[in-house]
Amino acid sequence: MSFTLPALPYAHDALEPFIDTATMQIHHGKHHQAYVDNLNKAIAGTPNEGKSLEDLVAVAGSISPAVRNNGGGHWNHSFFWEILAPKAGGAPIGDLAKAIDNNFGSFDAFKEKFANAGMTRFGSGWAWLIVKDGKLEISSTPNQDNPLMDVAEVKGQPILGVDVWEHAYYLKYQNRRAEYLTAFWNVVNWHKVAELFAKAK
Ligand code: MN3
Repeated sequence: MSFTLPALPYAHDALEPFIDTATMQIHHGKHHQAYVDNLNKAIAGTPNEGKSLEDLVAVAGSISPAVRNNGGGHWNHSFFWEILAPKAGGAPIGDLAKAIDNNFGSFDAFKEKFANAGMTRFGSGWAWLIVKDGKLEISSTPNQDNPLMDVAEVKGQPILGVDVWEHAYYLKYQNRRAEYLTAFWNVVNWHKVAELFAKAK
């Protein structure tokens, strides 16, 4: 049983103008597809074949770099497409909004801290909002690592994440990562994030 590329839950142009069509086509169709293909190659004929993606990611520190990088890449991107949506953005409501206020002071303070995690991740990686011991935390990971990995500096259940690899924004924003991170708030699917929060608590 090999891994397959999940379909995007919306059209490639659905996140315009915040995330452009060409970026979505290449990011999903080429980059994510490559993580899936290389993961399948790396596990073929090994004891890792047949294991779930979650099980592989959980033991990232003791599997081959190819499985760690491509398994992380597959998990991270599958997650990322789900927490984005067209005609989204705005602010969270309900329990999640309360938890954000309690943990970070305000929604604006949270957004600033989250964007800062993305800005200060040197090179390629991800910024995350996670649930750790029932509380919200912001963290970041290098490369295709994520907070579910045993090797993560800060471990927890991701409920929001942003890809800060240049391939996620370079066609439209070139070197302007900060602009991309500002635009990102317009396409966050807070309904999905709230659903993940309720499950993770
Ligand atoms: Mn990416």
